[in-house]
Amino acid sequence: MLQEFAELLAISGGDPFKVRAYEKAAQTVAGYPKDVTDLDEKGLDAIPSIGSHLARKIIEFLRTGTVEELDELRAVVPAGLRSLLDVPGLGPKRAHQVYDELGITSVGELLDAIHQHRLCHLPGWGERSEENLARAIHDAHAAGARIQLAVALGLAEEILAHLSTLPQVRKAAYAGSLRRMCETVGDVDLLIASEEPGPVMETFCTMPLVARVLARGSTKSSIVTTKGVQVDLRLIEPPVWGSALLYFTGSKAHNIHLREMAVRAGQKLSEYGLFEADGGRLIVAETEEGVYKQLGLPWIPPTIREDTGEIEAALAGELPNLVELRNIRGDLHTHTNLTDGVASLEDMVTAAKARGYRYYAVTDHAPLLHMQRMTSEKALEQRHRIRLLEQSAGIALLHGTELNIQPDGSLDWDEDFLAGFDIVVACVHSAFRQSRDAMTARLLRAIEHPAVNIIGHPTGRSIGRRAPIDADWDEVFRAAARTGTAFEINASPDRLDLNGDLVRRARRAGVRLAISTDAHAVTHLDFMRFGVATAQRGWAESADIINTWPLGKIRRFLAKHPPTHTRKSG
Ligand code: DGT
Ligand code: CA
Ligand code: CA
Repeated sequence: MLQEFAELLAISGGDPFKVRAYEKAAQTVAGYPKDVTDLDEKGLDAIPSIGSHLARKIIEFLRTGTVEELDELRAVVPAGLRSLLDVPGLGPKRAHQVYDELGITSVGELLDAIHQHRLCHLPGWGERSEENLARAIHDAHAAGARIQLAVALGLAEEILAHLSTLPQVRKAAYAGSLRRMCETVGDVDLLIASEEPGPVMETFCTMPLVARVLARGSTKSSIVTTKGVQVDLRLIEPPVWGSALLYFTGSKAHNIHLREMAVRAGQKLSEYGLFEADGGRLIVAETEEGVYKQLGLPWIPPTIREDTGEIEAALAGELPNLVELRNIRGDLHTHTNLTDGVASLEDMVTAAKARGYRYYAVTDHAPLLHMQRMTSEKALEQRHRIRLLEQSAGIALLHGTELNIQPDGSLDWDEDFLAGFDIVVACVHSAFRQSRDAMTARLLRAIEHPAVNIIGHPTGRSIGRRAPIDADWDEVFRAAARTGTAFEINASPDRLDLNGDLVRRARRAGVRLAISTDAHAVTHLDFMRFGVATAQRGWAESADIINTWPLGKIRRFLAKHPPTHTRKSG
């Protein structure tokens, strides 16, 4: 409701401060650790960035299911204009412009206009912005109907929790691309072992969140949820659990490779088990470990089952010892309400401590991101608060900042001021479409800076919305390894940046990595699991990940020895 309010206000040319207030309120409510529907007006008013005016709107919404002022806005803003709000990369201002000046009311008409080069002549546009828009629409389309990992995982866990209450269910798990923790998921694959499948299938097909049943059988059904996600359920007999889980986890390429190995050994592998080719005697089916063992392999973690060398590594006894969530000792990129976070410093630190972290870095935005209104004074004041808080917090606190890498590679603040921070994360937040050469030079300059410890969300991509920046990553990684600059695996589910492939390339170049949530709210600290999964997809081990290290070792790394002092390569 709050988000829609902000969008409709923006698109109808409303007061920018009011737009911002609604956006901020939407973020706050989304990130609020408790259920806001339990709060009264006073309780709502007490939430930071929710004033009494907004509190009344929320109460009205909770009572009546709508807000009068919002209904009026909905009536004022034409439907055609509203449909442009969903166009990736357009934004409310420009949506208003193309609607007003060209009468465009749909994505289709917008694409036609791009094709006919009618946008680039509008005030404030150029060929570049027209191209960028075309690319943004194309990228979003290429991501297609695939759903984000976090959404799929939440849904799978909800359905499995529901079905697991049935007495007929022996074992239940999610499989497919979700179990491999791919960044997006086409459909959710669930597997259940039961001797009595009837009631389980009945419950699955009649859950409240089912919008449509696509296919219903005794062992396999597919449904579409009210949010448009397809979920497949397969029911199997408990004794074939392992081979079925292996088969339905995939990837398809991994399965095919395993099947070829079986064939060469005079065996046959299917979802029902591993069999002797001659006579068809069952060899093993009960567990995944058992099937792998009979194929002469150790168990291979699902996150690396892509047939990109994991089977060869397993045969050679060289599987990576993948980093796990329990290895993580702290978060190195987080925000507070001093800039665009929605929780206080104290609340974030308390939550970090409760997770069992040993250390925690606060890295609010820096002055060049003008809308955040950061100043040197505010940064120093925050540092003072952090030092005081640390005395009683029971967790080591690092005072950091998230810098803006300017188009020429320069940064916020001078070298002396930056030296005062315990940790510095530097990110690209603007000019995403520079040429590869310019972008590479820009990143190299930031990496060479003595204060920069981590390059945050390095490619700047937003899954399904914004394409990654273009840079010579191998050159960039070499510089990072040489200077002791870590690269971030941003764990936010719409970033996952670096992704698995780039993590693997970075590791090969000897780059250290930091898995960070970029939390803007207490609840975002939970994103860490997605970052760890992405690290695993890049074959990362604990030793590669600086926030698995003890505090002393992290501090030495953050001191960033000049290039002449880097350790000898071995
Ligand atoms: P998705 O849904 O597009 O994100 O990707 P997956 O990997 O979940 O693919 P999906 O849902 O079509 O199938 C689930 C798993 O079932 C897949 O990972 C491996 C297995 N599978 C599906 N089709 C085949 C096949 O033709 N051959 C083999 N060996 N396995 C298959
Ligand atoms: Ca799937
Ligand atoms: Ca499927």
